[in-house]
Amino acid sequence: MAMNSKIEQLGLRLNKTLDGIDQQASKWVSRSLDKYLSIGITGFSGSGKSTFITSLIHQLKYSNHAHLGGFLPARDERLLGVELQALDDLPLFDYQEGIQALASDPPRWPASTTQISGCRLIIEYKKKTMLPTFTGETRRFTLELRDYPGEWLLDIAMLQQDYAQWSMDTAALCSKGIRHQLAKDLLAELNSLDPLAKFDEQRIDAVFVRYRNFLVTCKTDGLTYIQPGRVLLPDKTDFPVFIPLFNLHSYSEQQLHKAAEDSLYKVMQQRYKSYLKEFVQPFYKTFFRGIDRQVVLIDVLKALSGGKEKFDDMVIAFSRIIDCYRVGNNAFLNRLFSPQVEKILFLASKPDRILMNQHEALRRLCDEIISHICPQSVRNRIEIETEIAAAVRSTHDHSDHLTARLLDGKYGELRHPAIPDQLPDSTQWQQLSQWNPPVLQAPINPDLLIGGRLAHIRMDKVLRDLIGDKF
Ligand SMILES: Nc1nc2c(ncn2[C@@H]2O[C@H](COP(=O)(O)OP(=O)(O)OP(=O)(O)O)[C@@H](O)[C@H]2O)c(=O)[nH]1
Ligand SMILES: [Mg+2]
Repeated sequence: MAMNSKIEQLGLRLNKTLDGIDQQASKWVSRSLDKYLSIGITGFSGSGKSTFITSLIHQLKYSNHAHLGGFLPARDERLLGVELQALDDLPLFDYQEGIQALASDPPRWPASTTQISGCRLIIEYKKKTMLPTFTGETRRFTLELRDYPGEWLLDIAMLQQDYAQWSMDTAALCSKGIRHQLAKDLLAELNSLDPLAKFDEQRIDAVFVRYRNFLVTCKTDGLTYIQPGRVLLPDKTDFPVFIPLFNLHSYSEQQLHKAAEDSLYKVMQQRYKSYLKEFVQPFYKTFFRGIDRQVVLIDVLKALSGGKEKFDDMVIAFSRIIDCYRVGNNAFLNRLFSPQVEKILFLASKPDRILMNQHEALRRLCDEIISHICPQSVRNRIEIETEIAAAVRSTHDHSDHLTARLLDGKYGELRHPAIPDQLPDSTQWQQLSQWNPPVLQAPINPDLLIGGRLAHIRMDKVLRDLIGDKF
C-alpha cells in the first residue's frame, strides 16, 4: 500500500511538473530528443524563398506521390501526415495562397513577400525498423520555417558599420561602374551637401526620394548590394529618413565628432542608429533566434546572365552577410546575438532554366562561389553543403534545348550558353552576356488544390540534406 501511494504521489508530482512545462520548454525537450528543427530560409529578393517553402510544404504533405526517391522516409512511405500551424510570435506563412496562385489558370507565382512570417509543420511518421514484418512506432517531428522579404537581409551587413563608415563605403561603391552611370547628377548633389551645415528637413526629404529612386533602379538593373534594403519595399512603416553623405572623407574624425547636434551629419548619424536599433537589430534577433539550420538560396543563373559586374556585386553582398556568422570575430554582433547555426545548405535556385546536362557544372560553380564567400572561420564551425534545386520545375528538357511557357502563356524554345563549372573567364563572360533568360510561367496544374504532384528538381535531395538525419 505504502509503495502504491508513493507511486501515486510520484505520478501526481510528475503530472504537475508536466503541466507546468511551457511551450518553450517542451520545444527544448523535443529538440534534445531530436524531434524538432528550426530552419531559416535566406536569400536576396527574388531568389525563390517563398516558392521554395511552398513547394517544400507541398512535397512533404503529399509525399507519397511527390517523386522524392532521394528522401528515404518518403520513398519508404513512412510519412503519415503533415499538420501546418502558426508560430507563436509571427503571422502564418501563407502556404494556401501560394498553392492557390500556382494552381490558377493561368498560373501565378507566389507574391513577393512584404512581411516576415513562419509556420510549424508537425510531421507524423513511422519510425524506421530493421524487421520488415514489424510496423514501426508512430513518431512526431516538428519543423519550423521562417520567410521574410529578401530586402531585409541586405541591411544586416549595416550592423557592422557606423554611419561614417557606411557613408564612405556607399560613396566608394557609387563612384564606379553601373552605379556611377545610374546615379548621374544625384552623385553631385550628395557630394555637395555640407555635413556641418544646419540640417534642412525639406531638402533632405527631397534628396532621400531621389536616393530611393536610384536604389530602385539599381535593383531593376540587376544589382544586389543595395542599402538600406527596406526602402525598396512598398512598406508603409515610418522608418527614419537618412541618406549617405559622400564627402565625409574631407573631414577629420574630430571635426565630425564636434559637429553641432543639429548639423546634417549628427542628425543623419542619429537616424542611422535609430534605424539599426528599431528595424535591423530586431530582425537580426528574430531571424537567428533558435535557428538550427539555414538554407541560403542563390539565383546563380540570374547573376551569371547579368554579366561580371552584377555577378561580383552579388558575391560581395553575400560575403558581407556571411560575416554575421563569424562568431567570435565580431564583438558587436556577438553581444547582440550569436547565431548558433550548425549547418548551412547553399542552394542554386531555379536550375530548371538550364539543360539537365549542365546541372553538375552549376553545382560546381556554386561550390566555387561558396568557397569565396565563406571564410575558414565559418567552415570550421558550421557544416556547409551545396546543392541545386528547382522548387517548381517549369521547363521540358529536349537534350539540346528547353521548352517552357513564357509569361504571355505561349510556348517558347529556350537555349543558353554552356554553364561554366568555375568562375567564368573573359571569353565565357562574353558568351554569357548574350544570354537573357526569360521569366517563365509556372506549369498549369489545377490539381495542386487537391494534393496533385508539383514537379520539382532535386527537392528530395534538399529534404535529405536538411532533415533526413532526424527520421
Ligand atoms: N523557373 C523557376 N522560376 C522560379 C522558381 N522559383 C521561383 N521562381 C521565379 O522567381 C520569382 C521569385 O520567387 P519568390 O519565391 O517570390 O522569391 P523570394 O525570394 O521569396 O522573393 P522576395 O519575397 O521578394 O524576397 C518567382 O516569381 C518566379 O518567377 C522555380 O523553381 N523555377
Ligand atoms: Mg518571398
